[in-house]
Amino acid sequence: TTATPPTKKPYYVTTPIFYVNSDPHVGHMYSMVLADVLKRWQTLLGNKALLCTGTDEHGLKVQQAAAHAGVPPKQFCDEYAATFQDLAEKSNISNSFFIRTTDADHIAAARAFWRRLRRKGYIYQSQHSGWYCVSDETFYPDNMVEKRIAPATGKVEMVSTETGKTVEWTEERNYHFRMTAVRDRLLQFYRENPGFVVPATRMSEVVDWVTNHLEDLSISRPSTRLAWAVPVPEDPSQTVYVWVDALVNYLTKAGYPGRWAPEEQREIELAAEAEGTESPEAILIDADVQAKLDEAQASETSAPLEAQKQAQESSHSLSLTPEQRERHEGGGWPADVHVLGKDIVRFHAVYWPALLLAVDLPLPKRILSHAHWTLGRKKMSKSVGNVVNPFYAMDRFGVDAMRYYLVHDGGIEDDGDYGNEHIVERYKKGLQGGLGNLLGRITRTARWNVRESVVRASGGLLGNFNEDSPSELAAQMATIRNVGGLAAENMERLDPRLAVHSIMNVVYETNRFLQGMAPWDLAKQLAESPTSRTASPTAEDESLRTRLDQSIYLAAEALRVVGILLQPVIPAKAEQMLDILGVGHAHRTFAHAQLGTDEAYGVPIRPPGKGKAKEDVLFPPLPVEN
Ligand code: ME8
Repeated sequence: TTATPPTKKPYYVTTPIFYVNSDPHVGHMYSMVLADVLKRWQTLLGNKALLCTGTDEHGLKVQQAAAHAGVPPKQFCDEYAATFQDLAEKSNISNSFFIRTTDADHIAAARAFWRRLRRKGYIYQSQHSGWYCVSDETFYPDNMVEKRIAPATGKVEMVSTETGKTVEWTEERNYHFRMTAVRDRLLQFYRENPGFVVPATRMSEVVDWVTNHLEDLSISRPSTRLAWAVPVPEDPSQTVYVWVDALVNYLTKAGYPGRWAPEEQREIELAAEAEGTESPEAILIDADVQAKLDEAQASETSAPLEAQKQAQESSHSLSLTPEQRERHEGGGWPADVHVLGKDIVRFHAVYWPALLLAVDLPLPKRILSHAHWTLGRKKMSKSVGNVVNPFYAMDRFGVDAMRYYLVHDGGIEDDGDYGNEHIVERYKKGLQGGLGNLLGRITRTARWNVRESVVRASGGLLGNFNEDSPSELAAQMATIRNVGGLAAENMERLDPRLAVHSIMNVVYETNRFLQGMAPWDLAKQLAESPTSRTASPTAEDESLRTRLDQSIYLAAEALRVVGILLQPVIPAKAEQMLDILGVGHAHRTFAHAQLGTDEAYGVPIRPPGKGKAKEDVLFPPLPVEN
């Protein structure tokens, strides 16, 4: 079996899975779009890439929201999950999976993970007392809560110093994860991977927190308090802490436990047998939980077959190196990048690697922590109510205009303040006035022909460029030559915002270049020259012709390269643009985003559109609104 090719793991990007306690807002769309841009960028590079997004449906917060709405939890979740799914679709997110933590495969994965953690000796039971915050779904240590007078009621209450959300004193017996036992390994991991969290400021907060605040983590709740959750394996009196359940989602869609964790599969099998007849978990009162359990049980009991298959497979694949085997069997894991908001960095940069270290699974490679969208300088959040509905925004401005705005103006390190006036400005300056205008200028005219200039350029026009070339030509060529590398560098540093800025810079430079070259004047002079279209044009005709071709060609090249590079950011508009330029579909890869790499384009695949208000114009004027 030496013929088995070493399989390269697909690039794996994730978004947070969102709570289903209310409708999505622009902040959620931002995470989805950033992750999508990173994933599509990999596809552009020619790599196989996976993107997972979804919904986080268990926990006290959702349980309470459902109760408040007077709807059974599952039904409540179904409605909101559908809305988030709709958001992914409308935002043109190319997600490979949409995970719901109420899915049977995920519940099986969460329980398998728990068993693995227990088997490795990291779980113990003890009495727990502390301040629990339902809104943040977390316990806060004493030094992270404070007294406050509630503005609405005037009552004294305890709140988190970090988020300002109310906390309540909780005493109960539950399971704990011995997180302190991995402190040193965690710190060592951070030392060896200083770029683990992007941006660096967030990384140092994480190191500081682990050094000074790390405690063991309560990872279950009594099922009498928290019924809407994954039952703890072999102890139905407890349910799994929602954050443990949620973090495991990243493994579920990478195929865990399945083919790459046969031990867990075997445990599932044994547990299913042991629990089968007695079904101790049936004592849970909530009918929805019971239904979910049945589902999980059904999927767990199908495990033996899978485990047998696995045993057979592994005896056949001995020629693979362990690394190859892991990649082969592990789907996308380890994730290449988890994209998330800075509000949940600790869960991803501390708890998650700690859990994975404890169970000997590979750690995610990087975490992109982005800043928040604010509205009126306050974090956009459903609990404050200052949220922008992304569906309305996309209706008004278009999906790509919104994607462009979010990536171009969204904060990675510092918060960005959302405003319709900013979107309009970006649209007018970048998309309509920059990109659309440039494309229109060179494709919507009878004074020259892009295809002819491309042909003449590939027939030697470029060869005429050298150090003696007029400086504006040399500069324009350098601009086109450099942009691919600049964009790639920024994407690699997980800074899509800077990548977009560097790409758009080419547009602005090219508009200036055209302004300087004034091809319309050259064309006019040529048209007026009686000799220019005869068999013996004068030297001056030739020189005018060359200059015109050079201008059009270098503008077209800029547009072609920019169009290719913008595909991950504004997929539909970039496609339209490349169609108008007549760039063949096989010529839209990163390798083609370089000067002089395509000689075949220039005949429009779709017309450039006429008149400003036409539907088919790349960036028509925005509808006027009061
Ligand atoms: O925390 N600006 O879910 P959640 C930018 N279920 N991004 C924002 C934002 C804002 N104003 N508000 C929210 C959870 N987000 C857990 C996650 S993951 C295993 C479990 C985005 O519904 C941002 O990505 O509260 C933030 O981290 C996430 O939504 C929080 O979503």
